[in-house]
Amino acid sequence: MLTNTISIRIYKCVPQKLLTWYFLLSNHRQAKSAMSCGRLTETDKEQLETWIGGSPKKFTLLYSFTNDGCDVATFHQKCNNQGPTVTVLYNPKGSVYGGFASVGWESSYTWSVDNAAYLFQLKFSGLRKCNRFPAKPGCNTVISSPDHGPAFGPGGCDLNPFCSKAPCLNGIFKLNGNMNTFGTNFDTAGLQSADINNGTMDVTELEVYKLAELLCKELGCYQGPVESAPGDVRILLLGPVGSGKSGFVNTVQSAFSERLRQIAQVGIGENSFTTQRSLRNHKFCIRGLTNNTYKPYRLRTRSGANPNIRLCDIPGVRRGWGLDATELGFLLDGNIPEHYTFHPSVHCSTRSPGFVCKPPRGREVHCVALVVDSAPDMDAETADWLKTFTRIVNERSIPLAILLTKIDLACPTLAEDLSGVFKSQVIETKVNKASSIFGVPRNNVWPVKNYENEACVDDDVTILSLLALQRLVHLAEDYIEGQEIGITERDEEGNGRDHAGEIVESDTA
Ligand SMILES: Nc1nc2c(ncn2[C@@H]2O[C@H](COP(=O)(O)OP(=O)(O)O)[C@@H](O)[C@H]2O)c(=O)[nH]1
Ligand SMILES: [Mg+2]
Repeated sequence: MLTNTISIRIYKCVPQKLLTWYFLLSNHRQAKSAMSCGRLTETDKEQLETWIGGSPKKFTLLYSFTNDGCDVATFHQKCNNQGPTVTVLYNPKGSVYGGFASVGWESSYTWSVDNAAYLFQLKFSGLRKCNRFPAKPGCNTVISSPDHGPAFGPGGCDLNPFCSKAPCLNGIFKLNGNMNTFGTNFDTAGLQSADINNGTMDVTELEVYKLAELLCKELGCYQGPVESAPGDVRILLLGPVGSGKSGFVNTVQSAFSERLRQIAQVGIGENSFTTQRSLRNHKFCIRGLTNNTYKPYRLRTRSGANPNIRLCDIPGVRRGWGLDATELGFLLDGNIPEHYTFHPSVHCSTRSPGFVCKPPRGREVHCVALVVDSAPDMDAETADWLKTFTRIVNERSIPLAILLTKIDLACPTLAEDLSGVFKSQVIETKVNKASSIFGVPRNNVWPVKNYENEACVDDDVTILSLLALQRLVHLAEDYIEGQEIGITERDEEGNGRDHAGEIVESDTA
């Protein structure tokens, strides 16, 4: 399993933020299995998430009175350096309230001007009452101290639950903290502490949750770039036969489904394009020969939602045979209809059945992932040949990324334990090499491991595939936004030029 003990000696191409997610997610898994879920309801979590903003969060219970007792030392042992947290108090009168800190807790004496921090109430006297009390600008809002539990606001404290042990008597913890200066560092809109805690510091429970970004949840509800034309981002998987394109589709779909999925046919190996002989009597659409087909897979989450992401799987390319440069251009521009079946020797043209002369906006490809088997060293001939394809992508300024597949074969220790991926010299060398061969920045080269002989989903495989997918989606977004700006600028200049896909001419519809 990936653990937070992964060395930070990581090659530079991995953005720190993604690593943070990587750690947070792995920590989350450990914590989740070790601890109970806490009392915070899903509705409460959604409310807190909305107040925090940004992408969906995973709540992991780090510390609670009922699990760990009311003890400052235990609080710090469990909650220090955990990043953003939310502290929730439940009192015997049926009130629920607390505070969010975006900075992590520490045992040092640290006062932080955490402008994102806020206090909140979710219930008062048993009735739902949702209020967020934001930080006042420039105020010290989050107070870390080895002598206090989670404390918000200095001095008397806006919310300072406890600074010593409190025993539990008949299910009640009599806290020695206070809310004496409630409203000093947070804007409480005139409310007094008694309007929040019924005038008592008694609680039945106090919980501290860690909040982690959830890649799966975030990507699973992806709606497309805001402010631009709604619709899918289209990511084309381009690469040699057998490099792992279809495997990647299945791996990502498995991550969303939380079980192994095989929506794309894998393992045809040698003949991603079916043999000449089997095609002899067919022209373009060969029923049943699905591996020759252009398939823009729509992903689906476990809950049945469809993120607006299309992973476009195409037949593998082979030197002198199969998809040619013109066909790739058509694919990129959106001229090739979905589920079009390619023919290895009769190439697609503007006269081909279903050819889309004027593709509607959004049908073009927004990002290309060059899928490369990382196991063998790429020979110069193959590299040159693949470069002819990447040139067509570059001519259109479509972002290009590289997925380095089969890292388990490239580096056998990774087959046992994927956690070493970001410190593997072997993988680092492969990343550097792929980056320099294809002129792709190293932070656009992603090592991945596709499901191949596994019997069930694996968190480590999931994380690598989702990190890669996220990068592809971001590149696609940037491209779409750039296009939108270009179109707007052209419109403003009165040129009114159509986008690239619409200038393809054809004499057949
Ligand atoms: N060990 C291992 N095998 C893989 C990986 N990705 C793909 N494969 C295997 O490589 C073969 C070709 O994969 P496939 O996805 O069909 O390649 P495609 O032609 O590019 O679509 C299949 O037998 C896969 O099981 C990987 O990451 N690790
Ligand atoms: Mg395939």
